[in-house]
Amino acid sequence: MKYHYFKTYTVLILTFACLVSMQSCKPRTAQSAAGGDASKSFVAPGKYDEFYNIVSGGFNGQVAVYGIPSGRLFRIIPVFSQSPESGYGFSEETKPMLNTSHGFVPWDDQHHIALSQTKGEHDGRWFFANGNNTPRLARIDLTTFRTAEILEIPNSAGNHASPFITENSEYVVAATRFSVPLDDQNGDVPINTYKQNFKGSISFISVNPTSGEMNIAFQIRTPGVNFDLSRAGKGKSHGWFFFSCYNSEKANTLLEVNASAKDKDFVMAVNWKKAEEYLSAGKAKKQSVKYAHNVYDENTHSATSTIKTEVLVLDPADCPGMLYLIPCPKSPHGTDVDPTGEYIVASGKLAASIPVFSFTKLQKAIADKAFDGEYDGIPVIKYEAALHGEVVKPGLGPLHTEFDGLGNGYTSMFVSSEIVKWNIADLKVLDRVPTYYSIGHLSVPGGPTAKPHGKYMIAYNKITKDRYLPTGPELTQSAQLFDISGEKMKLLLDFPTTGEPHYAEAIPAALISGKQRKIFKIEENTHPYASKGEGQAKVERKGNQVHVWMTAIRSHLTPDNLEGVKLGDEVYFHVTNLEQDWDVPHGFAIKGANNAEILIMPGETQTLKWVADRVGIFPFYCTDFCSALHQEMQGYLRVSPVASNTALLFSTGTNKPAVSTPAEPAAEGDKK
Ligand code: RUQ
Ligand code: CUA
Repeated sequence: MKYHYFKTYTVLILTFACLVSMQSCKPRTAQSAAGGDASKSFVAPGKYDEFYNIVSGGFNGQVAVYGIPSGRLFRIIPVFSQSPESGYGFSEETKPMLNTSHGFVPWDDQHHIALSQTKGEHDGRWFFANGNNTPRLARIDLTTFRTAEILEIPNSAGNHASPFITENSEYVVAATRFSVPLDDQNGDVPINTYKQNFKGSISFISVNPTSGEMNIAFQIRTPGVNFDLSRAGKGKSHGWFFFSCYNSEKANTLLEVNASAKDKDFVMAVNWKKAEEYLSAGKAKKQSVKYAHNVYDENTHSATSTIKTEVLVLDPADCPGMLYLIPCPKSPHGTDVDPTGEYIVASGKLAASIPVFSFTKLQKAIADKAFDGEYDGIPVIKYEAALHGEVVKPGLGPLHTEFDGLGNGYTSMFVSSEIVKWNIADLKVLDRVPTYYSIGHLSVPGGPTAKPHGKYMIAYNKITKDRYLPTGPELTQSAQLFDISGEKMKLLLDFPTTGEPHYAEAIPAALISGKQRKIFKIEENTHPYASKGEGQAKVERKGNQVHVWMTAIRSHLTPDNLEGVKLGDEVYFHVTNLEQDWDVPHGFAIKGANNAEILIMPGETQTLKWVADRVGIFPFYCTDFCSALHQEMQGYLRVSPVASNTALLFSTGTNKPAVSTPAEPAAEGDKK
């Protein structure tokens, strides 16, 4: 996004935009940004932050957790990318989490997150995260800060308008950025048959209110536009969803120009309660597809991946009253709904104003059939009929809007690098503050809920030239914290981020911190290779597989001497951490491993697969500094030639008789 926007937009738009708006485009210097009020963001050593800030990682595929107001980084949660730090995606148990219909996909581009809600407010149970590239949706458990589930989205490409959530977490949505030929059709078509063959798709994913488990309830087939972002209605607009769409031109090449041809694109209003009615009336058609559903089980400490083969699809042609299009100036990006649910703010990246639509007016326009024709059979509402009004000359390149619950909107301006505060009722601009630089998303604690907590606003910036010590060709992205408790926004703090931040949410720490999972109970561990005490540690050979039931406790591994492994054997170290204390993980690593370490939480079992690639002695050890004698937490594995008769022996603390096998002529397979 960084390069894309910067190159394209600066050239194409900056000049044009400077003309249409009275905004100054001159770059601000770091100088003018000095003077953050450090005392307001200072959290004394030993004191806790007031909010958790859950921040998307962009192309690192992970999610980061910071404290607000300090900006301190607490954790990077592995979601769509393998993490050598924890072994996520490397251990045998977590590999299935990254399975897809394309096989193992160990990376994604993570843009947006959505915290679960009950009655329009944060409930602190889970958050959802989208994978943009190979369309996926993840659920992360806020008691463990671990990825609990990943669902692949069929008929989709570029899962960007996701994961937006309804006010009781009934649904999380996933709308395709790229329209594509449907999965059950022959996609081997000329690309310039886009208009005939390419379709859009919106998935409604239900969330089990108890377990959180996700399921694709239904999809809606749409015209071949590009979906960008979305928000659910709330309060009076509960039951509706709003999606920004660009490329209503249905261009398939040089979108930079060809998808900006028309004056207006659309906000698609989806009546999902109506969709539910059509679904129960049997209007949905079954389509055969292929997608993975991966679930992590905290008792077996293992993920399973199931390939599913069917999805229910609603065709708008069979479902009148389900979809409407609201014209929206030039390539809308963010579509945000205010806390009351009455106002829908659509930010046209190339537009000189921000249109704000009224849900009440939209309903009236539908009742009055105030339509401006149709687009692919979907009624287009008259722009003026749904419009509450426009924020005039707000700045350049509006992207996203958050709310403070006091009747104000805060819109990020990518091109003019600023945040603009405006009043929702009269649409007057109240304040503006520069960001350093090129802000994408912004976040107010509780901003997308019915009851924002306000107080702070965090800007997530793409460019930080001259703000930090340089680090070679690539400079860090960053977040900036503002105090919004007064009339004027005040910069408090800059902090660099890991990955490229897109959307983020902040939630009061009190909703989460008290319900943290501290350990996994060893007696509840049903992993098939668990050893629930050192007495259960053992080694077994099955063909060329050697399974090691290993335990870890301060400060030794059992077994720590292992002989009888032969060249080419696949060794599975199933390590159970016997600790039952908070924050005492043990790690496990062995020389030459082609994957990573594994980090095992108290009471958990995790498995590292390792292949003996040469004859010799291989040390292994605990990687996490767990005690004063952590460095002693180590062992040896002996690998013998294929034809040797070294017996399978394992021990800790007792030496087996030193039997040295007479040297044998190396067998063919031993020469490596
Ligand atoms: S989109 S700025 Cu996914 Cu706005 Cu990031
Ligand atoms: Cu266990 Cu270090």
